[in-house]
Amino acid sequence: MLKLLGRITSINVRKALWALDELGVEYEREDWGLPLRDPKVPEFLALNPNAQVPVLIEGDFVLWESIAILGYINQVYGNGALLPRDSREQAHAMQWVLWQNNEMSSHWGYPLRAIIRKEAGYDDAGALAQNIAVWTGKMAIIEAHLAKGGEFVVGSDFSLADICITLGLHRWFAIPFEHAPMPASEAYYRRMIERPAAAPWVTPATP
Ligand SMILES: N[C@@H](CCC(=O)N[C@@H](CS)C(=O)NCC(=O)O)C(=O)O
Repeated sequence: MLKLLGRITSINVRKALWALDELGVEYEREDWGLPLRDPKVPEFLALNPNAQVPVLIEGDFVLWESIAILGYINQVYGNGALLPRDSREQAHAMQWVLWQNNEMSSHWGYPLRAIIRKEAGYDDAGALAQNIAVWTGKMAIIEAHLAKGGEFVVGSDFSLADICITLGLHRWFAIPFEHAPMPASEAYYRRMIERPAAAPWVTPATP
């Protein structure tokens, strides 16, 4: 059976889990990643030399990098259903998938560690404010896009872009600090988390 390695507190793991649930795929999940299970051990490094989750295992096939995993799940288990067929729409969906991974996520680490995980070394109020300011700037980009009124991030169907953006928005709304108002993002987020496959992956326990 398909196996996914990774702790559910990881947004990158939850992307894959939501995609699998969206397609009704059966899988097993094994907790890996700190603080639950250290991936810097030979057994895990043999699967992913980056010591990071998620890792997908299908028989003797091993795959890491969450976006590659999403692409594989979509192709093999969804027959492409989680990306638009139209080339330009598909490119736009991938644009937002990559943007979430590379840009939207670039400054939420400090607030997450300071406010939720309360990790040592994350107690600098200035650094916190600075990271929140940059994150808010990224949020303004998706807010402006969603304010145009589309039901989904791209086109007329749910796609991988909705999974990635909704999980990114979940992190924003689930971490308590004084948020700049993002009404279009909030309305979109509320709609998306109504999806049955989303529910387990957007809980307060997994910001
Ligand atoms: N580019 C990678 C990033 C993966 C990543 O940063 N994973 C984090 C969790 S979100 C991780 O494994 N951290 C180490 C740990 O959990 O021990 C991907 O998209 O899969």
